[in-house]
Amino acid sequence: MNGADALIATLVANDVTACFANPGTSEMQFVAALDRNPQMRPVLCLFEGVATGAADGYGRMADKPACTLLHLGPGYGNGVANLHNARRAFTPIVNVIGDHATYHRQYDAPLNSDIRTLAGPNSVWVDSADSPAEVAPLAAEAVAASYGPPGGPASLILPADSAWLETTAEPAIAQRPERPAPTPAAVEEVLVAIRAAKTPMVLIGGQACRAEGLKQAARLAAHGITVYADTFVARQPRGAGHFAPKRMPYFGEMALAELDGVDLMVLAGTTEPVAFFAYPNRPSLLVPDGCETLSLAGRGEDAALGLAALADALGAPAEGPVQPLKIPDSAPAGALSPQTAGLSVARHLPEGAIVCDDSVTSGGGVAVPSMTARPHEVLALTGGAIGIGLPLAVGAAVACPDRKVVSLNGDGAAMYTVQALWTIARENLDVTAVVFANNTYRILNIEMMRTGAGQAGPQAAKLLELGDPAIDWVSAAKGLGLPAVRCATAEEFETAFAAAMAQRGPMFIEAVI
Ligand SMILES: Cc1ncc(C[n+]2csc(CCOP(=O)(O)OP(=O)(O)O)c2C)c(N)n1
Repeated sequence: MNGADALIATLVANDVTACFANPGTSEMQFVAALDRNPQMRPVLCLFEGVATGAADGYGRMADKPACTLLHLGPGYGNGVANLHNARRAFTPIVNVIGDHATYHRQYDAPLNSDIRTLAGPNSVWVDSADSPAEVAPLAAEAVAASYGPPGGPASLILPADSAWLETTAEPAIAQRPERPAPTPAAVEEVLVAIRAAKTPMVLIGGQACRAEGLKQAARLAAHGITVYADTFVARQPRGAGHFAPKRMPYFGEMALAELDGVDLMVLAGTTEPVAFFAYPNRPSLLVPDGCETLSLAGRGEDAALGLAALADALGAPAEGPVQPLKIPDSAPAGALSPQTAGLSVARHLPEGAIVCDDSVTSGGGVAVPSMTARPHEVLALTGGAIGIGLPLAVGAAVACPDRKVVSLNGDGAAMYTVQALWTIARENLDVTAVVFANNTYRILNIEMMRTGAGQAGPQAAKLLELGDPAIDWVSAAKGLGLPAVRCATAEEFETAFAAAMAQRGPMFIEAVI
C-alpha cells in the first residue's frame, strides 16, 4: 500500500466516496490508486471551479464531504471562487491538493507555489502530509475538520513522494463532531427580551433553514413573531408543506424599510445582517436604529433545538403554518420572461426536486410561484461569486441520483463554469440546465446606477453587454454533449420544461428573455 492508497482508504472509511477531480502529474498516484479502491467514485471536471462547486453541491445535499483532487497551487487557485461560496455555505469538503515531492520543492520548479498560504484563508483546516505515514491520520483530521461545526473546506496537501512511498498506516477514523445545543441561559435571555419587546423578529440562517429548523421557526410565526430568513441560504426546503419565512431583501434600503419599527432581532443559525455591498451614504448594517440584537444560536450550534426550546418556553403552538399546494393552473402564453418561465417551473417541478439557483435577476420570477409548488429544495449562491449554478447541480445530482436537479442560471453566470455541462453529459446526470439569455450583465446595469456611478455610455457598456457576438447556447450545450433546445416564447418554454421534467437525464434549455 502506498500513501495514495492510504489516503483513499481513509477517505472511504470515513464515508467520503465521491471525488470531483482535475488531476495532473503530481496526482498520478492518487489516480492509479482509484483502480485499487473502487468505492471512491471519480468524477472528472474540466475546470477546477466545476470540481469545487460540485463538491459544494454534493456536501450540501449529502451532509458529508466529497473530496476534490486539485493540481498544486494553480489548480487550487482555479477552484477558489466556488470554495469561497462553499465556505460561506459552511459545506464540508476535503480538498486534496497535489504537490511536488518534498525534496523537489527546493528547486522551485515551474508549478511550485506556496499552497499552504494560498489555501489557508479559505480553508477551515490546512496541512501537508510530508511523509507517507502522516497521510492517513491527516486525512482523518481533514474530514473531522470539514464538519466543523459549522463545516467548511479542509485542505490536505499531498506531496507526490508521500503518495508513491509505501506505508503500513491503517485508515484512521474521524470523530464526527456534534452540534451543541444553545445554552439554557441563551434561550432564557431571548425569552425575556421577546416578552419585553414590542415588535420582535427572528432571523434564521444556515442549519435553522433546514426542514427541522423551519418547522420550529413556524411555531414562532404561529405565536405572532415575524420570521425572516437570510437572503441567500445554502439549502432550504420550499413549496407545499413547508413553512415560508419572509426573505431578507437583497437591497439594503428595502431591508431597512421593511424592518422599520422592529425593536428586537433574534438570530438563529446566522449573524447580524449586512448589506451585500457598501453604497455612498447608506448603512452597512441592516439592523434598524434602536433595535437590539440577540443570538439564540450561533452558526455552529444546533439552531433548530434552540428554536424548539424558545417555542416551548413561549408556549407556542406545536405546529406552525405551512404553504398550501397551489400550482398555476394554466400554461403561460406570449412573451418569455423570468415570470412566465417561473410559472412553467412551478407547474412542472416534481416533488423532491433540487433547484440550484444562480439566476441573478431572473431568480425572483421563479421563486415567487414556486413558493406553493410541489415540495422541493433550493441551493442558493451563498458567497456572491457567480458561476456556481451548473457545478452545484453536478454535485447535487451525484449525491441524490433519485431526485430531479434543476439548475437555473444567468447567461453571464453560466459562462464562468460552462464546462460543467460536459460532466453532466459524461455522468448522465438527471439535470435540467436552464440559462436565462438576456445577453447582458443586467444586475450590473442596475448596480451602476445604485452606486452613483451613473448610466453606462458606449465604453462602459462594452463591459456590461454580452450580445455581440451573441452566445449560441444550444450549439455550446450540444457541443458539450447535451440535448438542447432554444425557447423564445412562453409556450415553447412550457413545452420544453414539461418534457424535461417528465424524462430522466441531461437536458439543456436556453430561455431567451
Ligand atoms: C466571481 C464573480 N465575478 C464577477 C462578479 C460580478 N457580477 C455580479 S453579477 C454579474 C453578472 C450577472 O449576469 P447574468 O448572470 O447574465 O445575470 P443578470 O444580471 O443578467 O440577471 C457579475 C459579473 C461576481 N459576482 N462574481
